[in-house]
Amino acid sequence: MSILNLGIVAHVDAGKTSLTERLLFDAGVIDRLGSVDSGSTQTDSLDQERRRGITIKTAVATFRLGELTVNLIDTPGHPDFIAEVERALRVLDGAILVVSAVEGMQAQTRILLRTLRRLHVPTLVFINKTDRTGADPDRVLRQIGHQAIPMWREHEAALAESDDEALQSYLDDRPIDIGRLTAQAKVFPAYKGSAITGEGIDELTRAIARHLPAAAEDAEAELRATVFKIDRDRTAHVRVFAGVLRARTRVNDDKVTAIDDGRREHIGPGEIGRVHGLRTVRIGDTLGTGSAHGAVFAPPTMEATVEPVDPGQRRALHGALQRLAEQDPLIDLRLDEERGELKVKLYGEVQREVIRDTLAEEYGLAVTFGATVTLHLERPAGRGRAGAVIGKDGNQHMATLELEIAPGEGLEVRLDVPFEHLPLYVYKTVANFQDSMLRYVRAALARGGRHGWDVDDARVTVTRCGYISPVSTAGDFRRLSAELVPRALARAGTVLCEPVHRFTLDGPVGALTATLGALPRFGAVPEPPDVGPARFTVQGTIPAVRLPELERALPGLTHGEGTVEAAFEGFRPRS
Ligand SMILES: Nc1nc2c(ncn2[C@@H]2O[C@H](COP(=O)(O)OP(=O)(O)OP(=O)(O)O)[C@@H](O)[C@H]2O)c(=O)[nH]1
Ligand SMILES: [Mg+2]
Repeated sequence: MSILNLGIVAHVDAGKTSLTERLLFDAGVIDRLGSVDSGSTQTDSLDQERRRGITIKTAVATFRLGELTVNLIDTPGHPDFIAEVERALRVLDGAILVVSAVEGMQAQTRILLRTLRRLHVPTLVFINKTDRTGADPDRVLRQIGHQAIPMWREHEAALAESDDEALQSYLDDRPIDIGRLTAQAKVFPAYKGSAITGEGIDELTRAIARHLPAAAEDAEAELRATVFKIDRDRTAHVRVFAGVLRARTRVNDDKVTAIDDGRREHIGPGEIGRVHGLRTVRIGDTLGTGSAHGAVFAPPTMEATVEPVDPGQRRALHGALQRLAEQDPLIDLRLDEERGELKVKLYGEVQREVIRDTLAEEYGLAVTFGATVTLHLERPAGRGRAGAVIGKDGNQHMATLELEIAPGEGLEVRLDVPFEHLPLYVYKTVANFQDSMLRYVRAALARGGRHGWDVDDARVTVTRCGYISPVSTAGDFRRLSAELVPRALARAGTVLCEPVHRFTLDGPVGALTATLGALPRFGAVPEPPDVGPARFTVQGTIPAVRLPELERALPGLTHGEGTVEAAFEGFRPRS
């Protein structure tokens, strides 16, 4: 009995939930086909999802294909909920990328495709909505590129180009191993059809069983598992990669009280399950061995103040937002002590509405959001050092430290001091001291920049350390770090950075000169355009805050025939 954890990913409205429903129906799991439009599907089960007709939270549904158990993970397509997709990608063995045959590749499809390629996720492409007029599966194939293999027509020659082994098989007239090429993410076998009419679904189902690699199952290995979702009642959804997670065992600092409401005794390798009793885990945590992954998608770039309509509910609101943040680590909550304001980081308007409705419906709290501001960040401009020795220069703490801040990638603490100078009677291990220092530094750098923003991409090196046993405490190191970090940072200086998008603009050739001439007005930096006989395409970067202006000006510049798509690229120094 093997297992396949299969994610369904796509741009909003491509048909992920409809396809999930169709696969469950065809497999006999449900005996009535639900629909998104009447709010009756298995995986869009939240009230808000049914009302809005979009997926907000990932949902898992299981069906059997012969000897294979498939856990389908339906994900949201709206960019405001990309964090949900990120978590799903951590736990899946393969993916189906759904693309509408009418709309073709869209901004989110491109981002997903790039990510699937980068993470080498074995992927099938399903070109959906072929029942609609204007459907053009071949155009979608061209948009995806040579990796997409059209399985509905002659494709051996295309497959043969994938690598040497495939070419050899082709030349020897032997069948090419599509499963191997798919597992290595060298090809994306493509199918077409319709989630609504059911056309093409048999072929897709067969491909799921034949071409996607099932989960590895090493039950003897040490436990390695990832938490990818947490419910409101603190139930943790866990994917086990290796080893076995058993009921009533201790993991990290918690005890598993039950699995799947007591209906299971353990979660084996390759399996997904709902675990009760893990009170302190957070989404993205690993259980057992293995380390956390870095983020694969863009962080939120906006922030808004949340106010309770009834000022007496401020404490209740703080509590509710903390609960929401536990279910969703990307609901990043901040208490602005000076102004007594609660702030949340946001991906966009839809996410803001969903948070508002969730607070009203689940917590009985009516709230209003203040103006949304664009988040900036600051990076160290150069190097800066600050230090203090116990009993000298007005050092009020029983700790000696010297810190150097320099530009880095992400936030990082290094130790450049002899081992015996570290207060290990307090911190037990070097790693623990280093982790604690990282926490102190992060706290000091939050909103610690010259312009009042978080400081990131900093490498902090501890160049001197000392203590007096048994007097020095962790508190001394924490408080001294809080004083030294700002001093070192003031010497290093900072560069103010703003979120920048990569845009792809397309328009009629007649509008090329006017468009290129106008782009710098919006702070955009265009690259050399690609000019065809009738249309041109130009890519480049633009500050996130200026994108709406470009979008408004575009119809005028291109006689209403231009389109622009954009996606977060990174933080760049503000010009
Ligand atoms: N004609 C036609 N319509 C489809 C097909 N698949 C989905 N739709 C419609 O497209 C709309 C979006 O479908 P969903 O299944 O909610 O799409 P989704 O990808 O899950 O959307 P999000 O979860 O919000 O990202 C609905 O109105 C569906 O009825 C199809 O094969 N043919
Ligand atoms: Mg959906």
